[in-house]
Amino acid sequence: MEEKIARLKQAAADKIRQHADTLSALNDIRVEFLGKKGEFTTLLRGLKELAQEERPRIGQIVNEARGQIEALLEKKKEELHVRDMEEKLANEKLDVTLPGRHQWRGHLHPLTLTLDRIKAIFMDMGFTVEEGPEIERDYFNFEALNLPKDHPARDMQDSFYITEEILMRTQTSPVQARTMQAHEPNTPIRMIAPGRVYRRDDYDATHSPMFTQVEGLVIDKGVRFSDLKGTLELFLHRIFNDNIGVRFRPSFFPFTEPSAEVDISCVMCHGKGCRVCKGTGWLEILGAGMVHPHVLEMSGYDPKQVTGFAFGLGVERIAMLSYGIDDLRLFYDNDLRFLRQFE
Ligand code: 2NM
Repeated sequence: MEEKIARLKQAAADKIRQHADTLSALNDIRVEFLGKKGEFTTLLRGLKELAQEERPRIGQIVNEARGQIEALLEKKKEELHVRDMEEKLANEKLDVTLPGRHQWRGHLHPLTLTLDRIKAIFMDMGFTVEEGPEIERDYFNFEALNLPKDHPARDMQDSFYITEEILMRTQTSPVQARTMQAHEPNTPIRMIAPGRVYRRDDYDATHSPMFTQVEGLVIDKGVRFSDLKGTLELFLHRIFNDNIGVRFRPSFFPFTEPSAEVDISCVMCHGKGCRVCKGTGWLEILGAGMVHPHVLEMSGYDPKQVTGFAFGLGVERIAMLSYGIDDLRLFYDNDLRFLRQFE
């Protein structure tokens, strides 16, 4: 019996030394020797076959052997654990001297920033923001705005036609015509229509075949030219500053009567006269006027019951004047050296 115990102890020790190369293999060895159906359990069960006086001594030897194997298992477990840790540390080595990864963060385009400011000012005054298609019917782009078939603005030379009846919109006023027609006739409107417009212009420092426009329209009972003046003066003071001068000059647009060109005092020289304002001290910034009775009629409104004013401005021009940009093409080149200045 004692010999059997010694052999078993030796077998367990050998196996732990030679075959326990993972924690799970080590656990298998524990079960094999010390588990419920393990060799030592069987041995302990066999004790009752021994003579009464032998039992305590052999029992003690078995327990001692068991304890020794348990100690070996525990020691090996610790070794394997340390080995695993070291392996993991070696594999997950981190070079803290490597340069960090740059976080690329986008930002808004200067035209978007400017358009957002324009929208906010008009929204503060209770205007809604309306949108419409860039590919537009000749009817909404021209006819509904009092530009009949033979009007010079409708020349192929000036617009991008897709078919006889469809073109790239040359202004955002077709959105105003669409909005009027979507309303119950003679109900009030206070809206702006921002968006891209297309004209067959040459591409130079001040012209582009595509640019961004905001047009506005107010219709209600008793709307007067003084409402137009007050609204646009307030807008210009807010978008530039309260000290800027504003003047109205008579002009002509087919969709308004009377019509006006609106100037601000030069933001560069404060009216003294410089290269930007060509020595005049003034900069042209807006077109505006009282909506032509025929335009109201075309879209189902009755000019005897309601009146309105309308205006149009170029977003690029406002952005150029507020940021001091001298070349329109910079907005479309996507040169990050330019764009990053607006981060
Ligand atoms: C301008 C100048 C003057 C204008 C007119 C209309 C509408 F739809 F009411 F007829 N929308 N926008 C208008 C008037 C636009 O841009 C320089």
